[in-house]
Amino acid sequence: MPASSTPGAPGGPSDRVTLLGMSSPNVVKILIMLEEIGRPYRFEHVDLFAEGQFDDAFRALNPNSKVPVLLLEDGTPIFESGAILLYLAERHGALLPASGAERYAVLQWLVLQVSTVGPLLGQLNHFTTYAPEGQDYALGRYRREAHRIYAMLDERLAASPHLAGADYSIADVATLPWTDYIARQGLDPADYPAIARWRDALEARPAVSRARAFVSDIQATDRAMFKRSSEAARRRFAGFGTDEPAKA
Ligand SMILES: N[C@@H](CCC(=O)N[C@@H](CS)C(=O)NCC(=O)O)C(=O)O
Repeated sequence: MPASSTPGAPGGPSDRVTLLGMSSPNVVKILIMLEEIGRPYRFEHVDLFAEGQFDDAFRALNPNSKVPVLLLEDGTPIFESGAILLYLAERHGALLPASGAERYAVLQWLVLQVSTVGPLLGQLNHFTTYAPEGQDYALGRYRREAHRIYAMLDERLAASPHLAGADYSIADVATLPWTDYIARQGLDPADYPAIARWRDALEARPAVSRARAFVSDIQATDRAMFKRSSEAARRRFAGFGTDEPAKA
């Protein structure tokens, strides 16, 4: 279960939601959205480096053992960042057109982020950060895929101010934190100038700045949690399970 609790945006307890997470991109997108809509929230830090995502209480909220989870004011949990963004957008009538072609434009870019952009870039993060030496095949494959994805986003953003068209939407909110890694992944941000222009415009939004400032506090806690974590818990976080499937 969450290891610590930090107040997020101030607000009355009546409509206050609780976000369970850490400083990872799928959580950052929800923090940005909460700031954009001004929804009061609390933040509960899940200690992923102490296997907090695998304990029974957390798995009752999300059987997939991943953050983010949003707890509504009545205690109902919503997991999967795309579902959480849709809930908040519809509940607040924000960053998602109610109907028509514009709505499906947003949904297609949102689904592309949760189905492809995040998972593929996440695999590259795994192979650049956690995998043992000698993974040239996997590294090459995911670096090529990452470049393909960034080039596709860049092409889109060269033709359109935002991913879904003229207006800022939950598709931009979902994708922004996944473009934080370009340089760290060994790719050159200068190759994607339209992404850079779009990022600058989004980062200038007061809600995004507030979310980023809060994320740097969360990162400090993550670093402390990582420092005191066991080797076994770090390996499990990195996807090296203790319960390996039997070989055929
Ligand atoms: N599809 C999920 C992915 C969530 C996800 O991968 N969360 C990561 C942090 S960004 C996590 O909880 N990792 C812990 C683990 O895999 O044990 C979503 O979009 O919410």
